[in-house]
Order: sequence, then C-alpha cells, then structure tokens
Amino acid sequence: MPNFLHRRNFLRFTTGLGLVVGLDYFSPAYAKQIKSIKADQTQLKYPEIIDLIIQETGVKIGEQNATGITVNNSIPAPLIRLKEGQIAKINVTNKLDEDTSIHWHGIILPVKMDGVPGVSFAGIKPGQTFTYEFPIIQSGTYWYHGHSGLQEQRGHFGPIIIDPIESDPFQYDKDYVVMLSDWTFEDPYDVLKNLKKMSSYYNNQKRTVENLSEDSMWRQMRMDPTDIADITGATYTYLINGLVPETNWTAIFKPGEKVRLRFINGSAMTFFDVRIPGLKMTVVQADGQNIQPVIVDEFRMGTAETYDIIVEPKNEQAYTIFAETMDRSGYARGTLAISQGMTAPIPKLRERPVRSMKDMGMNHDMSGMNNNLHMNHDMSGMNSNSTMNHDMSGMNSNSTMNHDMFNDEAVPNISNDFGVRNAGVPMMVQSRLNEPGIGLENTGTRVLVYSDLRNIAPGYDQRKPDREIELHLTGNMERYMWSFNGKKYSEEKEIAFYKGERLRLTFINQTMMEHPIHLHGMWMELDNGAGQYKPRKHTIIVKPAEKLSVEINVDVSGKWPLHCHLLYHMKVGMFRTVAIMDHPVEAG
Ligand SMILES: [Cu+2]
Repeated sequence: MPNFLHRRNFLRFTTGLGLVVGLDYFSPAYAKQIKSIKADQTQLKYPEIIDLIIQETGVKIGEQNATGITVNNSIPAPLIRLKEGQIAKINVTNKLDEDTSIHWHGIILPVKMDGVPGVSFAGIKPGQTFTYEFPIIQSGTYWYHGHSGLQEQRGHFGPIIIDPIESDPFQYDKDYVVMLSDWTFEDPYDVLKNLKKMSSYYNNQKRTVENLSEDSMWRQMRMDPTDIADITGATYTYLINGLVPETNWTAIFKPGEKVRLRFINGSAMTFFDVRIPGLKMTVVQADGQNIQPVIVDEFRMGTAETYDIIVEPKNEQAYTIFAETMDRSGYARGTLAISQGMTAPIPKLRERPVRSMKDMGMNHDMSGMNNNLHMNHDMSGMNSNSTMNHDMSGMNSNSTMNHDMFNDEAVPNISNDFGVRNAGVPMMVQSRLNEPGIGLENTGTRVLVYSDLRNIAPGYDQRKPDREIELHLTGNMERYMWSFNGKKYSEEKEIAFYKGERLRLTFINQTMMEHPIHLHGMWMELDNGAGQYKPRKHTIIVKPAEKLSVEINVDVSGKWPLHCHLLYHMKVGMFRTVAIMDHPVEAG
C-alpha cells in the first residue's frame, strides 16, 4: 500500500467504488469515484489474471465503524472489467475463517465455474485459493457476489463490466457504475432470527385498520397490508457505491454530454425505485442485454437486476440520483453534477403504499363475498375447479390453455393447497407485466414496466416451447417460510429440465410479496408480448398474484440454482436445483 494511504484513510477511501482490478490496482477510491470509467476500449488493457482476496475488514459506513466482508479491502468489491471474447481467469483467496464463494451473476459459463457451494463446486475453504476460468461470450453490465451463508449482506458483492466486441448501439461520453445496496450494523443471522420470531420485526409502519372485515381478511391471509418489505430502513442504511446518502457519491458531467449510468441492485433484500428529477432517462440495457431504448422518468429494480440508462443533462447544475426503497422507509442518494461538492434538492419520501385486493388476487367486484368462506387460510375447499367457477362466473378458464402467446387475462388460481408453507392463496392470478408495481401506479409520470422491454434483435431461437412447467412461489409471511410449491429446498431439491429442449417455465406467485427470481446458467426470455423480441433476463420480479412465463433454451449441462434473490427468502428455502437430464425415451 502506498504510504500516503495509511490504514485508516485507506479504509475510508475504499468504501467508494474504487478499485478496478488489474487496471489501476493501487489507485485509491476517492480518485476513482469522480472519474468516468469511459475509456477507449482499444486502449484498455484487460488483465489476464485477476486476484481477489476475501476477508473481514474494518470499514466505515458513513461515520460508523463496522466490520464487513470485503474483496480486496473494498465494499463494494472492485470493478471487474473484461472484454467479450477473452478468457477470464480469476484467483479467489479466502482469508475468512469460514467457507466462501463467488457467483458471477448473469454470466453464461461452464457449470463448475458458477460458484455455488453444494451445487456447482465445494466452496472455497479458509486459506484456499480457487481459480475460476471461463470464456466470456457476452457483454454488458453484471455483478458478482458471495453465495455462501449470508455473506452478501455483509458487503461481499461487486460490479462487472464486459465490453462488447462490437460497440453498443448507443452513444455516450461518460460512464459510471451505480451500485445500490443495503447495509445493516446488525449481524445478518440476528436479522434472520428476528424475522423468524416476528415477521413484522422491521415493519415500523403497521397501520391501524379501520375496516374490520377487511382486517380479518388480511389476518386470514397471514399478511398485513403494509408488508411491503421484510427488512426496512429500521435497520438498513442504503448505499450507492458503498456510500451513505450524506456522503453523496457524485458523478461529473459537462452540459450536453451523454452519461451512461450502470445501475446494479446489489442489495440483499431491497427493491429500489430510481429517478433523477429533472432528467428523462433512456433505458438501453436490462440485465446486461441491449434493448430497444425506452424513455422513462422512473424505474423499479428488484434485487439483482441491472439497468443501464443514458441521461443528457443540459444545464450547469446538479441533479439528484434518487433510489427510494419500495416501502418508502429510506433511500440511497447520489448526485450528477458539473463539479464535486454540488447538491440538488432531495425529494421527500413518498407515502408508503399498502397492499390491495389485486395483490390478494381479488378484483374489486369480488369484495362483497363472504370472507370466511373464501379466505380461510387452509383453503381446503379450493382445489375443486367447479367451486371456483361457480363463484366467479365471469372468468375464462380456457385462457390458461393458450400457451402460444402472451395473454393477460385473469385466470382462476385453481392450483393446489400447499399446506402450512402457503398461507394465503390468491383467488385469481393474472399477468401484471404492464403494471409498474406497488406504489408506482399513480405517479403521473412515465414508469418503466416489463412489457416495455424489447430485445434489440429477434431471439436466436424462435422454436415454440416443447413443454411447460409451472412453479408456484409460496410463503407464509407470519412464520417466515418461503418456498416453491410449498416445499423448501431441504424437502425437495430438484427440478428437471431436459437437455436440448425449449422450455416454457411459468411462475405463479401465491404470496403477497414480490420475488425476484433468478436462474443461473441460462437466459430466461420473458414472454411479455414482445413476440420475437422477448427480453433476456437473469432475474425477474414476479408480483403478488401474478402469473408470468419465460422461455428457456436448455443448452447447458449440469445443475443450476433457481431461486428467489431476496437473500433471506433463499436462505429459508425458496431455492431449487435445476438438474439438466437427458430427454426421457418415449415408450414404444
Ligand atoms: Cu422471495
């Protein structure tokens, strides 16, 4: 370490997004923080070998001292910059006293390099160095993080940029990573314990319900209408590039320049709503994939999603980069400005949203029905299709059978009773891809919706799916149980995909929370009405009482995780291993 950076300063400086491995290894973060990473890619030297060291380090989060899990002494971990077509070779040394790992989120790679202990490899033991080596066959904005225990919550995550061989189909002058995260000074295992004891532990916003019959309905759903986030600003500090709102991470522009901002939601549990008051944002990438540009005022990011946007500030002024949490309990904040030290007004937190009948899978015209009959939480009478149709005469159950095209009609949720692990079963499920999501319905501004996303080019495989699998997202908020099909990972490990098939995977969210579902190793092409231009995603938000489908080319081998990317949901069991099997031989 250069001696002008004695330890204390070094720690402080490295809490900004600073170190670019292999490029300017020793350049301190405060210098990097204000520099655009836009570079002439023909001049950039991409490192052949990258060395990462994972250890516990003292860090400063705002003014407070803490201990985090750092990579090369930094939270977030250093930016890894690679070039499409190269071989990535990354030595990861574990200096913790427990096992660790790195998963390369959204990167298509050989299964042994995917970095999930117990699924793809054995993990990295204390003192051990593991070398990841894989060809880079894509470009865009991604990220990496620990996949061991709850290490990710303690700082074990960082950004990845892969520069394309052929330049991106949009222009920009400045380029910045904006990595969002949530930090707690509590031990993450205590956080989990608290949630298990009382799911509303971090929900200081419980409302007083005026309407008794509605209240009893919520209780039967084992939900409270203010359950928007399990973990809130009550314990979380929200960070941009490792910095608290007061530190005000700042990106510099000259008026008239096009600024690319690579937003990465590296949080453990937080959905962010992002806007830059005074500027229109042109969304050009989603999950690292170029899309047909969409101009918006605001967009929502589920945990683990990425969006690249271009803004073109014209005035000599400052603009606030405002990432408000979905539950409105806090925000991360940075600034776009013509020089360091400038600030712009910080918007007020908006009113906290409450869950609606639609989130419960009920339409308004069904509000008169007898709660006790229909909302009983064990729903033992619900399996019968005829009961449902009798009560909800207006519904068209045939629409469930149409697999060929996107369709957004509500369908009765005739699926199963998944037992205690599934507390409230929505009456109906429907597509919600054209909804911006809870709290963003009536902003009066243009908010990105999933049905806006259209891949820049037609998908490489236009085969119709051979087969459809349904996966139910299930939960019991009151008991903090989260699962698929009512079974947690320890009870049911695997789902089979068949090698070579084109699969339609349909998610049905039986819970009243949004879940960002992540599939490793394969793209999910979201069936959002874009026809041949389905966007490719690695992480997809499934809204309460939503039914949505993705198509997957099963062109890999091995075993790959499929899980909710809310860290604590994954931890308690909302996780499966996808096992790639040979196609069963047809009898006869
Ligand atoms: Cu979840």
